[in-house]
Amino acid sequence: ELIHFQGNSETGTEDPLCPVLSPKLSGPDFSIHKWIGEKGSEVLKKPEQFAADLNIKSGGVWHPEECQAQYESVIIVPYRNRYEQLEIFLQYIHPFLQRQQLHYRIVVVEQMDDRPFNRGRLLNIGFKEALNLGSPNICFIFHDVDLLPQNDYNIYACTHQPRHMYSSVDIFRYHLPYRSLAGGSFSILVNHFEEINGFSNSFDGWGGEDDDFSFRLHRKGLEFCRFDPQVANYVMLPHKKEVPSPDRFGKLASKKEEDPSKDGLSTLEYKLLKIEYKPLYTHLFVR
Ligand code: NGS
Repeated sequence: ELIHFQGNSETGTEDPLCPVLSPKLSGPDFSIHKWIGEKGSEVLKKPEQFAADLNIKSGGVWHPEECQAQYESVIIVPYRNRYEQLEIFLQYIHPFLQRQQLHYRIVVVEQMDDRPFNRGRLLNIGFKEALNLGSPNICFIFHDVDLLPQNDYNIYACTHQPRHMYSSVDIFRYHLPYRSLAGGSFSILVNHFEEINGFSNSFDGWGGEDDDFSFRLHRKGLEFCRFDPQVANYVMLPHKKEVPSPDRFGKLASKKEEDPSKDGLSTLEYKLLKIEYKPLYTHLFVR
């Protein structure tokens, strides 16, 4: 069951609440493959033009005009060096979220140093900084830049349980590789994320931080759910296979023995170099 908010302050109290399920939703999008590969760039517009056409506010913020949104979400995207994918992701996801009549913001957290990419740490930073941007009761959605949801009924709002947003992905022949997988796209309430002390900051390089996250939820009794595979289906944008971090299994094993309070939101260190409010997203540059 999705958690509804009784409207939000920005839209005023006169407007009626939006329906629980937007009338603008449509079923699975099989034309999604037009976004993939070389062709992707042909369907892209200039960001400024795209934002103006869709009435997106600076920083990648939007809410419906015709009614008060019942859902408010922040999409946090960990990022470095994949600009082609980011452009496609943004121009795909904005209309998707708008059809769902959400109040949302898209935050891209870019790692500005040459150290191994640390997805968990970037997501922790995105969480902390987005809370400062002033929405206390929002739903958090941690989202990789290479995943496109195919079905509008996969509502980008929080359920009472944390939720792994995908049940099937094209590159896995629309199956799930393993049951405890929590990677790629995940929604969670602020209090649940704080309860598990966020992600570990220790997973430098590719792999394992999501499995550790899955275990953090499990040890607190916060089992997560998924929607039906017919609804929670995704397409993954093609890219070179990342080189997995060689010590990810060892780290995973040692983290299982450690108290999560020793590594996570509570021990997060970083430098916020700047924030830019771009037409389609809020851009955090971090080190
Ligand atoms: C596991 C990784 C996860 C990763 C998942 C799916 O093996 O971090 O594959 O990856 N765990 C470890 O390496 C310990 S995917 O096929 O989507 O690239 O999320």
